[in-house]
Amino acid sequence: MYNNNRMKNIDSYTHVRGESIYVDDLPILGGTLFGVIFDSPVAHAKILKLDTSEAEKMPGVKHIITYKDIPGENQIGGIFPDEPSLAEGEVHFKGQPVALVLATSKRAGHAALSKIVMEVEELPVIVDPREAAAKGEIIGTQRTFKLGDPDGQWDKCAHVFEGVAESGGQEHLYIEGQGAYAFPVENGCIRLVSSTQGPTQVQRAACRVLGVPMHKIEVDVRRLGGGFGGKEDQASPFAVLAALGAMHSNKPVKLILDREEDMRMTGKRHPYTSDFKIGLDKDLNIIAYEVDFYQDAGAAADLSPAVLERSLFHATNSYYVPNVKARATSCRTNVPPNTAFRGFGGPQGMFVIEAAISKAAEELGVDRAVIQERNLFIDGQPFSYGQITEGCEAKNAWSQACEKFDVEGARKRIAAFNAENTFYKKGLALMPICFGISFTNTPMNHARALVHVYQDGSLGVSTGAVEMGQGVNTKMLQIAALTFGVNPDRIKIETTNTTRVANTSPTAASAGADLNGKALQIACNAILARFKTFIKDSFKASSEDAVELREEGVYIDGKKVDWNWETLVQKAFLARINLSEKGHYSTPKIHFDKTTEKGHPFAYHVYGTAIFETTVDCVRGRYEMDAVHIVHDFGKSMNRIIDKGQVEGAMVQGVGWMTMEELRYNEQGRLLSNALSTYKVPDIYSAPKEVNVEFLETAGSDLAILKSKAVGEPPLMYGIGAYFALVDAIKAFNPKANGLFSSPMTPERVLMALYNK
Ligand code: MTE
Ligand code: LUZ
Ligand code: MOS
Repeated sequence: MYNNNRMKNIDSYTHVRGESIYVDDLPILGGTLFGVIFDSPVAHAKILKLDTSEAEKMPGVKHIITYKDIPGENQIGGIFPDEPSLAEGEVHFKGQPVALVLATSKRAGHAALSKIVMEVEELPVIVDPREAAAKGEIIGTQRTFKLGDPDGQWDKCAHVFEGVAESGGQEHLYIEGQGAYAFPVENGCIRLVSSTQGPTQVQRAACRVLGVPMHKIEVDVRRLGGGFGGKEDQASPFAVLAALGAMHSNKPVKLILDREEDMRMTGKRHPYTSDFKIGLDKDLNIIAYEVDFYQDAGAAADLSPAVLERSLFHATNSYYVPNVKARATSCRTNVPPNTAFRGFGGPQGMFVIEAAISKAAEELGVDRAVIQERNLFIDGQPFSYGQITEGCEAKNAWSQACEKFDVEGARKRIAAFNAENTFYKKGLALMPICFGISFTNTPMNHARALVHVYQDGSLGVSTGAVEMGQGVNTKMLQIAALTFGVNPDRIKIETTNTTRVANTSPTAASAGADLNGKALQIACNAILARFKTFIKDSFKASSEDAVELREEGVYIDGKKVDWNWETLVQKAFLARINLSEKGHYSTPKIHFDKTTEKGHPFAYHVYGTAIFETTVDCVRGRYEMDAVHIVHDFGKSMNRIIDKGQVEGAMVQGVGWMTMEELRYNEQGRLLSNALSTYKVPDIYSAPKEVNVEFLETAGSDLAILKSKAVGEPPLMYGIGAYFALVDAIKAFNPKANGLFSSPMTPERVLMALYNK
């Protein structure tokens, strides 16, 4: 109970009973207006005329807001100022917000949309990132990471292979759509409840558009019905519109997107198309690797430059390559601005080197696992960005996965099955991962926490962490319970609120628990130190070190004294000791220099290996994932239930991205996969039949909270293994089916590959 690394997610009780509160569950305040967005029906155009007069006459419509009504700056771009809150003069993607209707009901608001007249002059639409790059539609600058001398190696390599690899986009499909509820409070202040991973992002964007200082807007977040990166930046446009509506009307404004609006208006995982070149020596050591990433950024920068950077950081996945040249270009297209999605460019980067290894393996007639294993990182080797591997578990995870799940036995079993069966083929693939933990933008790696011990012995904890289903609040609660040695029931995790904890980084980069947990530890330890001094003085103990708080008891030199936690708190309060504390943490040791593209950007790396087994129906192209076996580096997991859930969930999400989720826009920039009937996400039937997650017991890292490594994103990249397991099965049926490096591997693609010549 007191150091419970098997504690249930504290939200499970209210989740199961349907009592957990999301934005749409807040009681409606009298006078509330409902915001409905009029979004661009075309992907790229000049706006010639916008006429809202007929719509304004519709029943229930109170206000229609356009860019002209913005009191501050019409700008919500975070990294680059290239995204208006409401379109002004031009539109750049279908789904771009143009006007905001405020009505007495959502239905009345929707009814008014068809009465808004927008006359446009259509402009050319680009949906292909390579076309965008060719036309100079580039966001930011191209980036190149370089190690060694790749250009000088190709002649020396025994084998050189080139190819193209493509990975598709991915819809976040958080269960709770984007939304916010804004309440005007006195003196032009606004309280803004938002489903956001970045309360401060929302606050900053709203202040900019409303033209008010940050202290006038308080953002509050209870929890999210999922974020997956989709609410790291993109909760802001909608929260800003709710706040704008509230300021304009001086009424509470609620704005929640329904599913189709959300899919149409918001950005997704970036599709990538990339060129690769890989060189190996005769022993299959990778000597040189060159890759050129083209990222489909969509119509505005959003987080694309940061995502792009992470593709470069993870361009060689878990492999040591002494000579690397990785170049990346962010390409502006006329689709909604693509954004953070679990892995943040890492998966896209890793897919390409996995494709390159596959290409080499198929050309050389060797198993890809041989090349993979031979090139895994060991301690002391540099990444292309200069950081040196420490505590590297790449080989350890790989060999334990092979051993625990008897990969040799599986191969024999699969070979026998494939020899016996003509129209069913099995395939197998291994997928090692290596993911860096920290925001790659060093200044973002800090957090704060606020702890109150109330005089009755209960505690209230506020941090900058946002709960989105990943269990960070449970981890925060564990930290406070552990530090004070109290029953977890005494602790309440408060909402994430910019007035209690300011200037937060978004809960992202898998670093939420590390950053906020460390800040919380610092705050708790400061109160604990005061308690210890008080106990020492009260009991005339030899020193503070002799005092211990555990299991609600007070111990001196290991012996229980007659105070318990509650008496301690009451007496400390009467002695006028400060029972509150704020903690601040910033990750030590990390740095990165963008001019040289070298540094030590990550606190540590997370490793692991997955083995996928699949069966393909070679008549129909259908397939099942028979099993996935994972050995994952958790460090010293502080909550095995939550962490295992994160690995399973991320893995399935990765499998979905690689195998079935096919995001499609047409040439006019219209989203074709715009509903759950046209966009297939993994369900219980398509999840691997057997999922084994083994805890690789490793030392962890001092920079991980309680040595428990960050777990949110890394396991998504296991999903890449599912792709190559399918390729393996396809080749068992059709050995000529080479160069299959275009994901997702949908049943349709499988069928075509089975019969291509
Ligand atoms: N798990 C659930 N259930 N829901 C989510 O939205 N987001 C993922 C991951 N796990 C997510 C999730 C992403 S993209 C990140 S960055 C991390 O959680 C963020 O939380 P953490 O930093 O506390 O791990
Ligand atoms: N967000 C961000 C992220 O701003 N920087 C990052 O490095 C990052 N990494 C993963 C996910 N979100
Ligand atoms: Mo996660 S993509 O860092 O929100």
